[in-house]
Amino acid sequence: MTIPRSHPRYESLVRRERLVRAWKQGVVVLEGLVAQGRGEAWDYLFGEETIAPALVAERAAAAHLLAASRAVISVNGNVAALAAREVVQLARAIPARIEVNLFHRTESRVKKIVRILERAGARNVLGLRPNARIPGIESKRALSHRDGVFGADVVLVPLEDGDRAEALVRMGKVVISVDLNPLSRTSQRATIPIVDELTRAILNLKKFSEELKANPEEAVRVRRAYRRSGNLGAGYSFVEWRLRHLRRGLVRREKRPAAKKRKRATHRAAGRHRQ
Ligand code: PTJ
Repeated sequence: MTIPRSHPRYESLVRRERLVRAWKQGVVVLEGLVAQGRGEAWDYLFGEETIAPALVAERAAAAHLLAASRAVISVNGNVAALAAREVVQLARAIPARIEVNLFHRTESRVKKIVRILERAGARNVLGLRPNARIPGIESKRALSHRDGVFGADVVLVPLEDGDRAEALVRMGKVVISVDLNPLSRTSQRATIPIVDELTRAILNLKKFSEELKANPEEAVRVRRAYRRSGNLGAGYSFVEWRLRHLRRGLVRREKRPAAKKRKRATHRAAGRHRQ
């Protein structure tokens, strides 16, 4: 299906199409499509735009990635399908290593995702021969590389599950998540939760990384100024404001006929008065 560019939800529909295509190729799992649907619902609430608190978190995250000794970006099926090129560009800008790490891990999926990343320009992608386990995780997501997520001091984990985010924080790492759901366990547990759509977030991270690289003093200030709870709280306030705004719109629409009636009555009365 070709989606017309003029469609108000063009970007979102293109992302959905891309994921379905990747699912047919065995890159994305069925659960990945369900996750996308959940993400879309939140994004709809945010107006399908990056909200101000997310921009603040993205800037802080970029500053932390730049300050890392060993920055690593974790890539799963959805991330590869939606933003392979952008992830590779971000990894270059920092610089960071990339590790393919899957919740629903199979060798064939890892290979496919490594190939997608290499085609997007990545070199030395980790993931095929894990040599460490993240403590406290039962699933195959525990499998990791000493040079990758396991040994990193700062990890970017887009579309993560709560268990691993929690385990990585327990290991003392700075965990940067990207998840549109501000209530998810991942957003609750990450050191810097970014509540934004993945492709927008990765592009912003790259932009902020380049900007802060040129201004190290500002990068230090941004790292110090970031407050996790204040930032998440600002996100919740945005949701409250948006719902109130929508409700007011409804009330106004309901009131309009009554107002019209009142206007007509006034008009009639004015007419009578003139007679
Ligand atoms: O490729 P695999 O095997 O590693 O599996 C990947 C999935 C995504 C299936 C797996 O990590 C998973 O089940 O994740 P969850 O627990 O469903 O969490 C995904 C979260 O990402 C949800 O809270 C969604 O709201 C959010 N999400 C979905 N799409 C996007 C998103 N957040 C940002 N941008 C998106 N495009």
